Amino acid sequence: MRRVAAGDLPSGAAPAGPLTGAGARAVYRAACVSRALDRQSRVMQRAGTGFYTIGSSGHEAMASVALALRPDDMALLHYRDAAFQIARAGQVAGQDPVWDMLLSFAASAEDPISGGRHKVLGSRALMIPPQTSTIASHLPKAVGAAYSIGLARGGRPEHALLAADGVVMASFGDASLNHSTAQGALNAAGWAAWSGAAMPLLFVCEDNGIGISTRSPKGWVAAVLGSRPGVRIFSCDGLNFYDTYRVASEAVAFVRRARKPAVLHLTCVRLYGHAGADVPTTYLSRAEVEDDEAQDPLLHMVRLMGQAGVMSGDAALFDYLAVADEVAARAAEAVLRPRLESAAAVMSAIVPPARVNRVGNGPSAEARALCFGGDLKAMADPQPMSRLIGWALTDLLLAYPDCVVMGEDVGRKGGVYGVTQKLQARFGGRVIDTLLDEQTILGLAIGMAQNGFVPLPEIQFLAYLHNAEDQLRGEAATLPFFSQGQFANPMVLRIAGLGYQKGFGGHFHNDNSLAVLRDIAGVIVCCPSLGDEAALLLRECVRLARVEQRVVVFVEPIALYGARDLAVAGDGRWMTRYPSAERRLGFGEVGVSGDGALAIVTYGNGRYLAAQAAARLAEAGVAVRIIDLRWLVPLPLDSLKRALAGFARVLVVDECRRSGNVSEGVMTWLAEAGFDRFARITAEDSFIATGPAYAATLPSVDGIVAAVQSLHAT
Ligand SMILES: Cc1ncc(C[n+]2csc(CCOP(=O)(O)OP(=O)(O)O)c2C)c(N)n1
Ligand SMILES: [Mg+2]
Repeated sequence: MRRVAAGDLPSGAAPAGPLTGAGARAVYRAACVSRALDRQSRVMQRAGTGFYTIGSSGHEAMASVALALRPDDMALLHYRDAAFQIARAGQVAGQDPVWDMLLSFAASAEDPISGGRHKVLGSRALMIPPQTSTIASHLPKAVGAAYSIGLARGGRPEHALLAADGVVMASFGDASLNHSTAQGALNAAGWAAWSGAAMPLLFVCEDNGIGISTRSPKGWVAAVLGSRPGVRIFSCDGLNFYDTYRVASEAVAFVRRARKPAVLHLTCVRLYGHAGADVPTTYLSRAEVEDDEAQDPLLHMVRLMGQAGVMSGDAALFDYLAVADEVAARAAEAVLRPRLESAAAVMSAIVPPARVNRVGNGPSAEARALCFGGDLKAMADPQPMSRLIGWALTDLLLAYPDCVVMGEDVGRKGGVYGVTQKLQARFGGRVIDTLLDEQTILGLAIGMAQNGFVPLPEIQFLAYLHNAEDQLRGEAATLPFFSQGQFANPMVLRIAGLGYQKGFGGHFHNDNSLAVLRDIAGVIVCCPSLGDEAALLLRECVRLARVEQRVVVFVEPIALYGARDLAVAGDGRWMTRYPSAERRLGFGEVGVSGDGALAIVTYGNGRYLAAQAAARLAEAGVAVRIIDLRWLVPLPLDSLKRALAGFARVLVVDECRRSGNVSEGVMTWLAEAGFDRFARITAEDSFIATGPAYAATLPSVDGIVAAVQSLHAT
């Protein structure tokens, strides 16, 4: 205020380019609002009426980037982009960004994006999905959303959000550029464009030269961004909002016209420290902090508007103060608005709302016959699981044009185990051979789902989920939570996994732990054990995604893909016929077979082993009931309770490791439900060996027989 009043403004290049006077005033107004909100958030935090704060000061030129885009272009924003959101709100009727953001600072249940769950930027009306705090984790899904725009030209999903000529924008900080997730996303965007795919994606790297306390080495960001094959680089001065608008407009025009990815390198400053109570003088010299403050973009704006004859310094100061007053007055009201108060209120957003889908007639019998060809005849015979899953995928892709399959080697090769064979020949671009990066596979799925597709991504082996688990845990699972279901990313993630491949592969191809999937709020995990049920369960999982917008993980036991026999070679008892379209297997329904004095609760390979054990036990005069959980998360407790009615003895067989896996949940529930004669057999807390000891650490038929007998004797 002192410097503007004294006309003491920083020097810099004169205003130039296509920004109009009205545009300049809109950017300046957004910048003043953003700055006032930053300052107000600190006042609120000190008063205990506001909570988490992270500011946008220094990054106000992002308002120019907003004006260079269209308000229906999806924007996945860096946390410092309040000015972007405010400027975009000015392009859409009926918006009140000041009030919305104050409600967010106050963690009010009326905050229109997260309902008081987090201080996030975001708005459904402004096509700004909320982002998590995990830096760069939104970039893989930006690649997916951009890819979906191209694919939708071949068939627009009924729930599509993005325009055919839309652009996706994703912004991030200079330190975040170094994250492997950011590098992966830049690489994937370049790779896809290099391969000829449409990729209308604009990355914006907001380079304030520092990440919390660690400086980016001089020249590093420009060097890295400039060396990305397939990604065109544009650079602008983020202290000069005319320059920002000019270059951003060129970048957006290029991306929209060429449908190729670009990155805008925007240099700026960070004011008021990193976040919350961060005091920059604890790691920067006072002179360094003062140098940044001297380059305050608002001071530059006042200079530039004066030079352009758009607004005088006095008028700019008047507006700045008026906005600050307005923000303070409205904050006093915002802090009085209701907050979330109960677990039920917080949790009401974990599961997104169901949606209504167009009811199609499905493919005609002729179309289906044409698609399946000779496979139709083979359907009359019992088949191993892998074929039945492949056919189920075929039927699902036929029935629902919005379904897409993506993963490593799923297309031309048809998957490592042949499950997706013929799909690419049958469905072309809806079956995508991705590059080798699990974060990209899940990001592709998330972004495509946000634009109305129903993705069926595949992770080649369970062990490799861990390379990308944040995409599932931090991104896909949390989107409804942070947007109150206004955005969702339904999908069915297929993962080949679990143990018992005879001597093949060792640990990484036989990973037997699902622990990482068991505690993600809202995610459903399903695991089939027999072919026809696998087909039915997959249909139900796709229904859960398409209709209920759920994120579902479908874990396919590799060792059972090709299993044909149960007790003796050639008996063919583990093959089944492809189920008719009318048959259904509902969410949470356990499988029950046999009856007897004791129940075995299991899933996956465990069911196969238990069935073998049951045959041997029957010869010894002991009858058992086998209960296949099928649904591992959440545990299907109601249905399990019904299946166990009248059973006093229960053996839990869990092929996963003893610690952290399904048996822990089942054992706990049995204890809480009042059972007193129950035991478990699990895998050891070990990795799996290759060669003859492949099953040494896993439950065995002998072990199950012995455990049943000893439990039976109690
Ligand atoms: C994956 C991850 N690791 C660490 C953090 C903690 N963190 C939050 S912001 C930040 C620095 C980011 O710096 P930069 O990308 O330059 O953005 P800026 O804050 O400077 O705008 C860090 C380390 C995080 N949010 N996510
Ligand atoms: Mg930075």
